[in-house]
Amino acid sequence: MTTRNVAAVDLGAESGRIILGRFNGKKLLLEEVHRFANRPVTIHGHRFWNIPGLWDETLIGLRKARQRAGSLDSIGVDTWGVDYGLVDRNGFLLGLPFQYRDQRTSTIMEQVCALIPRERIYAHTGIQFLPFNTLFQLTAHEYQQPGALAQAHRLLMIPDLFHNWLSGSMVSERTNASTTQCWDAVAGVWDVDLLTQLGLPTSMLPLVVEPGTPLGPVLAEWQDDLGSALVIAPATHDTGSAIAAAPVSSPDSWGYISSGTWSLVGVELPQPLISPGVLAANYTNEGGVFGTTRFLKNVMGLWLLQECQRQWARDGHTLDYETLSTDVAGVPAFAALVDPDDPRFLAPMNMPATMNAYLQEHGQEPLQAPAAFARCILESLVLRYCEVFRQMGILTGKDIKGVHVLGGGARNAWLNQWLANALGIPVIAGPHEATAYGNALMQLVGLGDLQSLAEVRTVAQRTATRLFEPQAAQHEAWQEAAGQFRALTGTH
Ligand code: LFR
Repeated sequence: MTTRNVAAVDLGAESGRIILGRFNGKKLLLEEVHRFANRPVTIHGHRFWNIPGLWDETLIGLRKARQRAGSLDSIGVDTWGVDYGLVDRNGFLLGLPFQYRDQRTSTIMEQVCALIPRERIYAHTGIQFLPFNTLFQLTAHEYQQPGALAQAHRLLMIPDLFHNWLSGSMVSERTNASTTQCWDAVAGVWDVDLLTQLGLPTSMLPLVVEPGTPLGPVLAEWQDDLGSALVIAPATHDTGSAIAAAPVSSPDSWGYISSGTWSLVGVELPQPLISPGVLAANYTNEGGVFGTTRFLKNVMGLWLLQECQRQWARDGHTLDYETLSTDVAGVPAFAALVDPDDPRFLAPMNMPATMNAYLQEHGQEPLQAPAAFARCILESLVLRYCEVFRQMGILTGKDIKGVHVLGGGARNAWLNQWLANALGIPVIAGPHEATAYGNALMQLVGLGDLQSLAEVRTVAQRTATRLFEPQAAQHEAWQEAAGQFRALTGTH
């Protein structure tokens, strides 16, 4: 076959990237053609998407991708879940989209759950209760700007919005719809009753398509720049794309961590697992590609370290990841532990100060050296991952024999080796660009080059990975630390 050229637009919390994927029928090779900052914009104390800036950078990147490749067969956009824009009939935004780490939802989840029992919400949506889920954002929106939702012609998730601006489409894609907590995971439709009970309108909810659906060619206005590329919805939720690209062969015995700003710790299931026990443990059932379910838990992830780095930079000490990682070796093991999922860490003003407050409240010494913070964060994350895998084994009955670590966090050799040591099973790290990889793979499905999940994963297996075998001598120390961690956090 002739080479396929697909452009994956991946808007992450640290940066946006345009990645060119070239597929020769066997191997999919990725090349980053453009990278740009993705910073929230704060107005009157609220956090917004810098949408026009990101759109502009996306077009710059797509032009570069087209120049590099000669021609583009397709384009697809992904980003994190839960954020949306409201548009009129022409696709013009009615307001700047909010970013989810915004205080407008801080008390809304409790208010909603006082009106509608958690059991009712969970029985249909199967989604982990997190304060920033779209359901709670929409409720906050209605409280703050009454009537705004009813004025919208459509609610589009951020990738859907970019797809509209590229091709004119006005649809949502299922993996992302499923994370909103407005989607009925069992019936496979929007949970209209839930929104209605909350007094929210539903006429703005769009038609939902499967990942891998062609949405149409780029609009005439872009054809000089982008040729006649087809816009194809990938798994537009970044985590959905990342897990699509898991280089797995055996269907059943693996777990994963999609590791970046968040750590999404889970397993793949053939259908949602919804029960009182799962609700009590607060796990999520997000829609995956080819009808799979991502059964997982959000763990706070490398955000803790990234925010410390941002604070140190504000204080005048810029410390890169590599230097920090090297210095970690000089810090004693398990000197300080935090619960990474303590809600105070979601959007603090000053992360190192917030961590020290936590440590002191829990009878531990405050930290000073950046490497000590880094070690505390990485060890605490590993212990939290183990706790989640342990709990998930009980909930699903699955015996996990290996863990795939996908995404940027897979570059962190400490995390990978410590996780292997703590769990006593192998960790397979990579691909680092799993999200862009999965995005590109689902575009190949839309182009008709790949037909099934098995074919997608066969191509994914041809990516470079690194194996971390457990070091038996370290296992006991991690088990002891796990006891310490459980005493500190309780199980949640
Ligand atoms: C990861 C991610 C998670 C989602 C969180 C907020 O980037 O998409 O899956 O829970 O961001 O949307």
